[in-house]
Amino acid sequence: MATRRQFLKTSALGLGGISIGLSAFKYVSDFTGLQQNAADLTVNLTRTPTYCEICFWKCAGWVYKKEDGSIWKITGNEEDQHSNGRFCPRGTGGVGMYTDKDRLKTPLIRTGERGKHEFREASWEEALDMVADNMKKLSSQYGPECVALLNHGSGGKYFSDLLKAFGSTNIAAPSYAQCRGPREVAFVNTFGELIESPERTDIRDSKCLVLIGSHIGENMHNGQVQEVSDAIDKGVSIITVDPRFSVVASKSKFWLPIKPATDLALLLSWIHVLINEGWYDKDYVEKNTYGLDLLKEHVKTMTPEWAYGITTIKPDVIRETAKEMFNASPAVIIHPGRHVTWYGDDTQRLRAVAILNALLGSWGRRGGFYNPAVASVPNYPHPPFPTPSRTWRDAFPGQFNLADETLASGLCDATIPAPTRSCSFKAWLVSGTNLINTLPDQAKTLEAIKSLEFIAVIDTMPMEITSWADVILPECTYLERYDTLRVSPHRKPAIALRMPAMEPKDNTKSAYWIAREIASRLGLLEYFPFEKLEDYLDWQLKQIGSSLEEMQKIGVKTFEREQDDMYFQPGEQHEFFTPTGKIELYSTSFAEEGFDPMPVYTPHPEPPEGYYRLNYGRAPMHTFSRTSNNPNLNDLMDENALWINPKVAKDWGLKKDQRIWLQNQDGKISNFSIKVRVTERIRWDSVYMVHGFGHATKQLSRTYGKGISDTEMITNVMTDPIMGGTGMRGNFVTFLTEKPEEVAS
Ligand SMILES: Nc1nc2c(c(=O)[nH]1)N[C@H]1C(S)=C(S)[C@@H](COP(=O)(O)OP(=O)(O)OC[C@H]3O[C@@H](n4cnc5c(=O)[nH]c(N)nc54)[C@H](O)[C@@H]3O)O[C@H]1N2
Ligand SMILES: Nc1nc2c(c(=O)[nH]1)N[C@H]1C(S)=C(S)[C@@H](COP(=O)(O)OP(=O)(O)OC[C@H]3O[C@@H](n4cnc5c(=O)[nH]c(N)nc54)[C@H](O)[C@@H]3O)O[C@H]1N2
Ligand code: SF4
Ligand SMILES: [Mo]
Repeated sequence: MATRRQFLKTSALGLGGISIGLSAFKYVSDFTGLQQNAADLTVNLTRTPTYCEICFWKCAGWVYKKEDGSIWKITGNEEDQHSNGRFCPRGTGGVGMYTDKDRLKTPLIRTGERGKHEFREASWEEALDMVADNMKKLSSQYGPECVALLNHGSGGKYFSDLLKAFGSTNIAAPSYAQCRGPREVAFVNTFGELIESPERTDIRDSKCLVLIGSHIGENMHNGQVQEVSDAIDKGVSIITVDPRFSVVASKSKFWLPIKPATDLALLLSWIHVLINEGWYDKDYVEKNTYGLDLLKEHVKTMTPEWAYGITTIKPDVIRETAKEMFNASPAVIIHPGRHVTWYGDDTQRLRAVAILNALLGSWGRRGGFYNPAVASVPNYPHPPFPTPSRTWRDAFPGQFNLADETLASGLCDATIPAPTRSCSFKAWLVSGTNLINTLPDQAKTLEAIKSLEFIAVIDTMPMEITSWADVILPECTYLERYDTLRVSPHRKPAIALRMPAMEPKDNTKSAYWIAREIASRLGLLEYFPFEKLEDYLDWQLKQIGSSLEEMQKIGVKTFEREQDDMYFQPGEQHEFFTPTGKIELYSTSFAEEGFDPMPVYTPHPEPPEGYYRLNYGRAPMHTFSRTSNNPNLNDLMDENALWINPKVAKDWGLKKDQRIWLQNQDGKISNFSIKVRVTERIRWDSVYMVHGFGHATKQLSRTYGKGISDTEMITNVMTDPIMGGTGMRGNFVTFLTEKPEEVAS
């Protein structure tokens, strides 16, 4: 098939960049090779705008089709600030989501036991009736609040509206308590504002970039990788703190191979050095911050010598890197990271990151953190949503008050019946999240699912989560549907359109259609006044002086900022949205809630003898568990490997490519085996694997049984007391060289 051949040609270019390992940053220029191919084609191409759903950077681009109606390629929209006209390897391979033969094709109703993936085909009519009937029945018994929605991705908006109209606000995405929640709480309680997505980091103009385990390059958020690449060309000095020699560590002036779980000690000693050496922005700190004296006293004893004993980073390196940051200030970024739920004290670690940025004056400054702008697009008025009488918070009295979003793991916990609760959740709608591989502690996720009276899953693929559904509603892919306008913050306000490039395959439907059909059965159509999403989009666009017709032609529309406020004015004394109106070095809200108002380092458990800390992360050509079966991306990487230090491999007699099984500290044995990769790039006390493999769903023909799922091994969860984030890095594994007895599937 031409599309696939073309893809392989281009992906080979991309793979060239990746396989020489440390040049993932080159991928952007490698992929521009695509442009020349266009001239070679003698056919007429048509193009439709989209924004990518392969990850949540949401790059806007074009889907090019040939005369025969097949997709030729997907590439970036030049006008788009997220992609700058280029897609990453995953986005380019996104067409595999459309072509994948394993896709869900029609609604399915469970016939066997939950978890066994035994279903019969059903009509939409029957499947939707089943969802609505169950919602009505359970609501009359327990109240509408007993229904929860777990979602990730574009469809979430419609199902959220449906649930709110129904009377429940129990709606959560794993991108909070399993991902960026701690950093948002830390930054809100320091600067009064969120980091947001895309991050407001002004990397392109930065002179010093400090990455604390944020492995940009493997973490392939397109525009961010491009900015790092540009900054490298302009001579940015990068300080990477990572127990693993990541791709970006290879581009760094300093690589600090820190002992895992000790970052907070390093951060506190940096704060100590900056304050005691006077290496901070005195004018900015004096005008804008609250609590410098308290902080100075707090870190008095946290010297580099103190941190050395904890982190294994030498005192002179700590001082030298602190000086490096100060020399670049305010054009310096101590990057907040994104997947930051590591050790349960993550909000405090991120508070230390925020404090360092405050001392260096980088918030609101060029090359530090800019002030993002968002396009204002009105929503069509609908009747107010009813006020629920209960929310998920009732299950956690007095806990997690500083969490500003719902916890997906909290909804899961509160589904398991407990004598202390009058009602646990009885029904879940799950859309676009493979919870079994996403939430840590699989046994608990399964216990929750088993105690549900009803679970409906909206997905595009047969996945671990769909195996547990009572009814599966197959959504068409992002290439086959309209979705809400992308209105993400960036340097300039902008909107982007997604429209169908192809007709929905088989008997699949868009999430908007599905949500509206359920709403119709529940008598809630007044919340979905537009039969077709495109009519709603046209209405919205006309309110802001555009139209669907215009957006179909241009895909992305960028507006000018209303004010010159991307950075603070020189010498500005800024008003911050915090209780003191200042940047809070000392957090008054934390103090009020009974938490340490300034971060305190406490040691974490270490691996027992013969065990190694399980470390995990991203590969440039995959997104979580959603792409491992994608035919194009599976071609680039079809399983994960276990990185093991040569010293450890020698001790265990392990050889390159040997297959081993893992057992964790709680006796959990991996379902499948994994290939050994012997490499100096990982410390001797840890092992590393890419997240998203080890699928246990047989219907995923390419990826079933390939590699190990890190989630399976994460049975110890270290919950952040401040906001409920699920720390996942406190798990230790040992090696089994023989195939263990058959383990549960
Ligand atoms: N062990 C472990 N757990 C983690 C992480 C980790 O690194 N390790 N990372 C954490 C982080 S940072 C995050 S953000 C979360 C991500 O968590 P998830 O978003 O749950 O990640 P995926 O595994 O990609 O699951 C996505 C699901 O959505 C489906 N899907 C894809 N496109 C569509 C669509 O258009 N419509 C619908 N309806 N479904 C679609 C896929 O088939 C898949 O079942 O995971 C968190 N959990
Ligand atoms: N290709 C690709 N890119 C993605 C995604 C994807 O699925 N695929 N997902 C996106 C999403 S939603 C997210 S949240 C981000 C996540 O990406 P990031 O926030 O950048 O990464 P993390 O997963 O938090 O961190 C992984 C790194 O932390 C290091 N690490 C482990 N333990 C420690 C420690 O104790 N201290 C320190 N200093 N470092 C440690 C690991 O060695 C690894 O290099 O990636 C985004 N980008
Ligand atoms: S970074 Fe890549 S996968 Fe993510 S939205 Fe952009 S092109 Fe798609
Ligand atoms: Mo994430």
